[in-house]
Amino acid sequence: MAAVTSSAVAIPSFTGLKAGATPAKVSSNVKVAATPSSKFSVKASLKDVGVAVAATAASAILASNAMAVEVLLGGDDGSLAFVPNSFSVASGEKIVFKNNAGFPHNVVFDEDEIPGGVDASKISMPEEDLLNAPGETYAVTLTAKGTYTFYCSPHQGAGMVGKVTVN
Ligand SMILES: [Cu+2]
Repeated sequence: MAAVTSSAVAIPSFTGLKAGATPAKVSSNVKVAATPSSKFSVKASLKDVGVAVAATAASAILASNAMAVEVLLGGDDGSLAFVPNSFSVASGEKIVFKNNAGFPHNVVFDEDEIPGGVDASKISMPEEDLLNAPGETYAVTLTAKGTYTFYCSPHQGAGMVGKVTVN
């Protein structure tokens, strides 16, 4: 009975926190305001931000494991782009790049546009490696704070580049 009681208390307070969180109050961990992609904002507010806000409010320990940002490789409209192509994550937050359309794609960080001391080869896919199948993913976790630029090597010339800020 004790467990039932405590979860019955926790769930409403969770819901209350989520419902009460306006975009302006979302912590620096989950900033999405700078993204030019409205598609990401909607998606993030429904999924990632909701989870992140709830997790952050509930427990800092939970938050470090619960947060992940998903970035689509290729737009639903067939565009050769990362969706979103500009976003922020918390240090240590997992970023999952997922094949969506127009593949093959890959994810390569630009060694000249990442924080000093970070080894681009350790966070990138090899240039010649490609994600060929729908839904295939590449996950990376960045810990050094700063701005990182990445690209898809087959489509870099077509503008398939992105930027992530680690806070
Ligand atoms: Cu690509």
